[in-house]
Amino acid sequence: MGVRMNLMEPFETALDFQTGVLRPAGRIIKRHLSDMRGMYADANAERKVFESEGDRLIYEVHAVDLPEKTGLVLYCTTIIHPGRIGAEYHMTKGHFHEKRDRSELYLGLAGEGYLLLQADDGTVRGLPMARGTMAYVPPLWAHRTANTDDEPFAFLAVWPGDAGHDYGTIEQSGFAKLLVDGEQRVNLVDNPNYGLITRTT
Ligand code: M6P
Ligand code: ZN
Repeated sequence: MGVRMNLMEPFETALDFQTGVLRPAGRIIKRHLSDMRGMYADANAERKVFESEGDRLIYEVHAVDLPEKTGLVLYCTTIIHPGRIGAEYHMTKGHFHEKRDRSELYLGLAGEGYLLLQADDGTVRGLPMARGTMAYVPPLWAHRTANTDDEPFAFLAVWPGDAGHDYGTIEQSGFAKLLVDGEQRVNLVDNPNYGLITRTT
């Protein structure tokens, strides 16, 4: 169990810029491949990972434990471990905000990655992220991050307390583009499963 902060008292958190770890530890969420079934385009590659190594840890969220309340600022770090499922880089589930008009700010801490953004009409934008990159997630855009390097990719996220996470839309339809390893290093390619129900459990 992590430490729950008192929202009416000043407090400080120590952020390790190399690892993205926050102290004191708040809520830590570990997302494994089984938490993302059907989200990677290559179902065979996903199955092979399960068969050869079991349930791989893909990413961790280290959140300062504060209530999701209007007027509060929430923050957490995300650490995406390096690796691919098929050609697709390890990534987060991705979400819209329940309150769609809420925005968010990311700050790259360590490693290299990409922020993938998707509007309601399927328009996709990709922003490369590295240490020191501040990436703005506008209202109305779904967002997902991926680790495009061989080291852990860590970033800090800050967002309004009442934004909420809507995972359902992405679980149903996916992103229109995939981030895959290619000759030019990072490629953004069409997702053959976009718009289909991709989640199997
Ligand atoms: C960022 C923020 C968090 C989010 C996390 C993991 O740190 O956007 O709100 O929880 O990434 O992404 P997801 O929730 O989509 O798995
Ligand atoms: Zn968000």
